[in-house]
Amino acid sequence: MSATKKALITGITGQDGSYLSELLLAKGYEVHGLVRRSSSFNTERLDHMFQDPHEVSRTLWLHHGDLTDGTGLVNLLREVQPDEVYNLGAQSHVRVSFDMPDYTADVTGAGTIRLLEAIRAADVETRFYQASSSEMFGSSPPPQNEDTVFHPRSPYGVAKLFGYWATVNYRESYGLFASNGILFNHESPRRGETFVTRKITRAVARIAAGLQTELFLGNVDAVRDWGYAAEYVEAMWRMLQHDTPGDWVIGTGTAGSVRDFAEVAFAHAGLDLDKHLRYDRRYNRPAEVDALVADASRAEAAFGWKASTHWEDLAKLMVDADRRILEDELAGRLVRIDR
Ligand code: NDP
Ligand code: GDR
Repeated sequence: MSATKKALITGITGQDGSYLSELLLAKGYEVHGLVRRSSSFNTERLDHMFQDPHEVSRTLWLHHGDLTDGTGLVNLLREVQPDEVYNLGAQSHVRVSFDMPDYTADVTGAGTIRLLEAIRAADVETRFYQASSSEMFGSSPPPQNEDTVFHPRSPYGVAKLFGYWATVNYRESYGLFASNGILFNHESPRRGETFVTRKITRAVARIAAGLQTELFLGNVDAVRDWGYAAEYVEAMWRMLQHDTPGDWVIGTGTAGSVRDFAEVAFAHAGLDLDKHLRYDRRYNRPAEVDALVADASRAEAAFGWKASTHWEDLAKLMVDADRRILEDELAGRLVRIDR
């Protein structure tokens, strides 16, 4: 192992990838990220960490690649020689996975085994973190913990279950230090705009500013355990520092319905949800996950992780952030995503 620890993050341009990069850079890591080629910039969440490519002592490196390109993954692992690999890359939208099941299986499911196999092919000694999901529990009633039966309800959940078992299998077959973080929903001002919490808090900001009057949602009775993403990346890191690899549930243990979250968010801006909420069946899923509530007691016992921010405070902090972002946009100010 080199003096400076090196981490490779797939999905570095996503919500969690940006928070994890910040955390690891603050801990003195050299951080390498896999970035998909796009015709437009897709590194907005990393801009505030940007380092000039000509800087000799730079600690953040971005590499083009894709979880569907196995050869590229082998070459990248050989080049970087990471001490830790965080597999956060995925087609991560549950509703979209019903429209793109084959692609979701390829990226989110097969992509995991491609990366695990690339670690073997490149012969690097590394620890591996897999971004597993509470969606794997699907219709199993709450509270869910590490012993709860998996029953996924979407192509995304099925693909994540494949990634989960691939991770367990490489641990058991090859002795790889490979751990699954079974994370419940976690949100932030950096959350993708089409996930329900961010969709709500952006709508609140726009309605309060007089730019929009209605918010269209699907099933508002779904119950979720929403935590704060900035805290959850700490759990990922702690899992890989633990003495032994394993599989851990991460969540807050408290939950509300989508309607509850929306009510708190609207009230925080002095708005009445019922005046603005409209139903659109387009946002329903062919099969729904009714309720997810974590029992994360084993993670607390094993490596001392416990959530501090619960969903009501999260709703408020996201509304505040989206109102600030909108103000900046309207004033034509540069918006930097270091929130
Ligand atoms: P995001 O959707 O914000 O980020 C997903 C990342 O994956 C992006 O960087 C995206 O790139 C990248 N990606 C997509 N397709 C590919 C591909 N073919 N090859 C390489 N990279 C790709 O997700 P989050 O940050 O919210 O979540 C991180 C991980 O954790 C995901 O695997 C997600 O499924 C999982 N998870 C998330 C939870 C949550 O509540 N947030 C809960 C449990 C698990 P681009 O920016 O170009 O789109
Ligand atoms: P989820 O998050 O499916 O739990 O997956 P999402 O925010 O998309 O949905 C949460 C719940 O809200 C209901 N809902 C709507 N959802 C969206 N996106 N848009 C709407 O308009 C809407 N109306 C109601 C949904 O039906 C659902 O019940 C997230 C992702 O980050 C996954 O990658 C991750 O694995 C899981 O969380 C844990």
